[in-house]
Amino acid sequence: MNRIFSGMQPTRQLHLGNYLGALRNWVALQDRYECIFCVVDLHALTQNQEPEVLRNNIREVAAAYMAAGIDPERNILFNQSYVPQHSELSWILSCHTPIGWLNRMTQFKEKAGKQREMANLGLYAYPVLMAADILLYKATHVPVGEDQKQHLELARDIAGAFNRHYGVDLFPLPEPQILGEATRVMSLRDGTKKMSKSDESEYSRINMTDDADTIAQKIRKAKTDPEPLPGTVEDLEKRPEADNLVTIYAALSGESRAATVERFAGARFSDFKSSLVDVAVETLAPITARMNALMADKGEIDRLLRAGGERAAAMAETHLAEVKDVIGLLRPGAGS
Ligand code: AQP
Repeated sequence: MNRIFSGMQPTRQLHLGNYLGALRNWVALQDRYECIFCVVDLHALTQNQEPEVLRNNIREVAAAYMAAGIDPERNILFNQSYVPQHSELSWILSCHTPIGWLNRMTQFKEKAGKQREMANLGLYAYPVLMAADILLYKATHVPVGEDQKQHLELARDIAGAFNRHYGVDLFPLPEPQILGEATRVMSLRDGTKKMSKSDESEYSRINMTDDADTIAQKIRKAKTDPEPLPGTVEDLEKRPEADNLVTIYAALSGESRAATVERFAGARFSDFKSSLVDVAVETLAPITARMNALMADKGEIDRLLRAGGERAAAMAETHLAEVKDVIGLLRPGAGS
């Protein structure tokens, strides 16, 4: 049985990196896998959240999933905090995870920065909760952007360590699926930095809720270099901003990067950016319109999340009971 688990944090609005690096791939995968798509709201608590804003963001991420084409009937779509077994398994796994493994996580180092001593424990333990999310459903595949590869490797290590420690074959080792042309979309202001929700500059990213004028403005202001576009992909090396815009164009238009550079060889950035605006608006505008329509009925989003949460909880409860039996925890209704 191949089963997918993946999720996004409801920390501010989703952006083009989330869409091209993950969400768009999920839509294609739902035809081939049993899929569980989660709004990972507990992960969002590693950053400061305003309760009302968080509530809205959880619904908005769920709306983005559905607007992009995720079917909540065919797949399980829910928010993480609805299923308490995520937190419970996270604790159990954290007791099987050496601190040295967590000390290697580059995302913690980047996010904690110079404030390492003040960073919260949740941010440090984030990859263990992520492992619990995946292993709770015995997911075999996890479609993610490139930035999550290290966390996925850790999830595999934790699953393997647990299985070996108890001499069982309980958790499959989850495979990362890093798909498409745009596995790492970079900031529009700095081609060496990942496009991220938490970047201070609104001009660094295109949000999935941006209207056509905003998208055009952000692309026109995107940083470039003084040279025209090159004729080969190799010539994009050492030109991070050009490389990023070409990658975004290729991913949005569905053609390869090589075909994109061939078509725009020698073009000025102003002309290339006009074509990029067209293809970005053409792709995102219908999704944004569907998101807005879904967000007009928040009660219906809540109902769908609840229904998905009940389906997820049923599977989570069965798998967590297996974990408890393996490690020797007593639970109501279990035999001796
Ligand atoms: N820039 C990106 N390029 C490609 N894929 C990306 N993803 C995120 N940014 C890019 C992928 O989107 C999925 C969900 O990510 P997330 O929201 O859970 O957290 P994140 O990776 O930490 O994203 P951000 O935007 O950087 O959020 P903040 O700033 O709040 O931490 C994942 O599959 C991720 O790989």
